[in-house]
Amino acid sequence: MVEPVIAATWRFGRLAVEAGLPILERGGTSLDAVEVGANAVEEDPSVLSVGYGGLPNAEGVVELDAAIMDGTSHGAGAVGSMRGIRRPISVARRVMELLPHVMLAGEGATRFALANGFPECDLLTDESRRRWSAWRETQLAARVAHFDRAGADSHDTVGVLALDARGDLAAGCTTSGLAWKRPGRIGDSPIVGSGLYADNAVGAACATGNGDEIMKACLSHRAVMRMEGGMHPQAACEDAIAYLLRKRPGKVGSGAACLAIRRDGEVGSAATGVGHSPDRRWVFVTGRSGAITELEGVYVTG
Ligand code: SD4
Repeated sequence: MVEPVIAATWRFGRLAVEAGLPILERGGTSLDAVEVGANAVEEDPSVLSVGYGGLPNAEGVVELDAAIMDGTSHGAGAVGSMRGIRRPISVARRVMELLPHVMLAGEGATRFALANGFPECDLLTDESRRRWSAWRETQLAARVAHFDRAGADSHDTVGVLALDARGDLAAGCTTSGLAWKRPGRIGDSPIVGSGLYADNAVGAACATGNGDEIMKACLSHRAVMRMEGGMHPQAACEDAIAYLLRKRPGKVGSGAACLAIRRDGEVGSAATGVGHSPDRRWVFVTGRSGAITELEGVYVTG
């Protein structure tokens, strides 16, 4: 038996940890802890970058990306640019369990969700509609600026990693992506190896930040492979961020961050130094032995 651990990105990751930790402590699976933890953030309208209440695309329509990966089977499921469904990570899990495919996108994803009993819903809230109208009026954000939005608690992807008492790992990622993005744009979050990766023999990792850059470095896969090579998860995350900065010098703009758990429960994290203003720190939340802790990660500058 292993001591279960759950970790999630950003301050609002606490919602995921609070929902997922009791599942692990009751002897539940890491997959359930990741899904239920991510659902808690997806359902919270005050989180303006995930699920219901997430900020919409440039045309005012919410499009969600999500994925889940099961370390035991090395299976994965994902949805990209999906409209009208509140719990995209649960749809991703159904894709993994029911289909021979990994990812469904757009209308096909929504149709699959509806056919599997997920209710259709308007994902816009008064607040997200108001923010979109304000953005559209000014059109100041010609360049998308997810990380730069005001409000320390209201942005970014929730990545959730869990290790259960059996020693099984799972990873999940769910987001509304970049605010005011081009319709149809899919980020790193639902892409295996980029937004998330889980290998039961090694560990699991997830990423958040500028997905169009994270994807080019397969950030989560890199961190897990570094752990496979013997690195501590902290060193592995720092290595993955340094690799991205090396391959895309001057390009990460709004920044990127990586979180990892090793199969023995050790946790690590790192973020780019750029894109992080003093009120915009890279934080993540861990839960183990009944204790929930918010931590600030290490910044890598190059
Ligand atoms: C994306 N990686 O869609 C996500 C957004 C995010 O901090 O995590 N922002 O590119």
